Amino acid sequence: MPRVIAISNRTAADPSARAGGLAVALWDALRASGGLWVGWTGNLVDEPPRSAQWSQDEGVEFLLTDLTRAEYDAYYIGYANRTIWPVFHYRIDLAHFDSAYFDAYAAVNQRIANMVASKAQPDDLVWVHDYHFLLMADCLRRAGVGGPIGFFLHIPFPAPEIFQALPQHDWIARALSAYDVIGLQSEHDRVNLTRYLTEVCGGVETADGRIEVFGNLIRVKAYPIGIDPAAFEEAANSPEATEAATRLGRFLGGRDLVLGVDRMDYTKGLPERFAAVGQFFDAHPEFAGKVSVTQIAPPSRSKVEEYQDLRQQLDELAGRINADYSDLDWIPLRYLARPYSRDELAGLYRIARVGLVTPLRDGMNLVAKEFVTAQRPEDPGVLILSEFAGAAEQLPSALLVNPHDTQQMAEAIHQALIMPLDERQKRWKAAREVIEATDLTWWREAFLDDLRAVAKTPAKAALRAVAAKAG
Ligand code: GDG
Repeated sequence: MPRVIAISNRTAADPSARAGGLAVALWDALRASGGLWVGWTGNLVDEPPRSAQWSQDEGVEFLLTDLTRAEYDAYYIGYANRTIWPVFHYRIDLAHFDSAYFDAYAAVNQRIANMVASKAQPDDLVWVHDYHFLLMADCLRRAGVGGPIGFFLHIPFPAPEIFQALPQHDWIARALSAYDVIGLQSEHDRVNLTRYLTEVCGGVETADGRIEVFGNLIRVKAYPIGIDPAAFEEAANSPEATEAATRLGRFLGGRDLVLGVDRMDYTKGLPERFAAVGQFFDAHPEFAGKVSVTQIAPPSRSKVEEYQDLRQQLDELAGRINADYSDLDWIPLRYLARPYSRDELAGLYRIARVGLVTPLRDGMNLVAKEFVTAQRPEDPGVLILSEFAGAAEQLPSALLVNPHDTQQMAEAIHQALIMPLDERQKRWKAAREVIEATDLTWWREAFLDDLRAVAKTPAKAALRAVAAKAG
């Protein structure tokens, strides 16, 4: 079995990061192949680090680097989170375009590529993760890595017209073409990248479904990421989950729970969701005192100005809605800006009558899958899901809404609350089956199978040999 090298901004070098989800799925693949995981330590330093930090745990090697404060500001906060993140989520209005950010981004990609090259063997499969490392394959090739390199983008790939707003879009596209496999979350994103590579870059789709562009051959494909349903169901039945559900249950006092769980991020559609809650109570006053909405929103990236603005906006909106609708013994909207453990969250999902997952854009959205998985089959709740989340392609049995249409979301809350049991069960079962069939292991193996196939593709090897000769 070829060794897998994973590259991601944060790794699971700290055992506490192996608590669930993606980290565990990657960890298992690395452990099985005696793999190597490369990324950032999470530490900041003043001077450029002289060398990478090597360690080993359960047969998995780690090669990590500190970032300088300047790199962190320009590469991580800057290009990754103030440029790529907003543009790829269709928020050009929030993007900061600064060529110094891009220079730092390219330099960090190259620095980490050089670390990888010092350890890589010709047979290794390199699997790069997410928007921090769009240039990584090109940097690895420059550093002499010749084996198969794959990339999985966890966030959306935008429509070509939006991507072209990035001043460095052409540079990025050429660098992307150095990957052998590019994985996206949804068909929608696959079509976006394919359109860009063919319509804008002059690429051609080959008979076997790959794209030939800039002298390279790439497989561009959707691999919708999943969760581990068995582990999540277990979490939902854990003592910690039961205790959290009991505590919230005391507050609810028999009222129905409508629940949202999102990192506090402007892509998650929280202001629109809060507005929809207000409109729901306006349109359906008979539910006053009978339903409670709880939104869990742990702050994230609070160093970025746009996130501070969002926090203020949500504080004001929640305050206004509660001032307008609360009564002596009832608060319509509880908004908790703090994290809870995975088990606690699972317990809360389990007792929710309605799950509100209404991002304005989302690569996939795992909360949607977790909510469905935690439900009780005999009396399942209803998922209200944004049509602009990647998960909507897989979960058409949810109540799909346009997250900009607050009126429609308000009506969906009403529809969910009055939905008969047999319809709830039918919708839940359909969603649950998809989540089972495309779990995290399926996702990982589907991607790695395609990456393994590259090593055996003569056409690819021939193209690379030609490119190498051309220098
Ligand atoms: C990116 C893409 C894609 C939330 N609050 C707490 C907490 N969470 C957990 C949830 C869920 C995860 O965080 C969030 O995942 P999402 O998929 O919803 O969104 P992003 O963080 O934006 O993730 C996304 C994902 O990558 C995977 O490819 O689906 O589209 O944007 O698991 O449960 N976990 C804990 N405490 C909290 O308070 N422990």
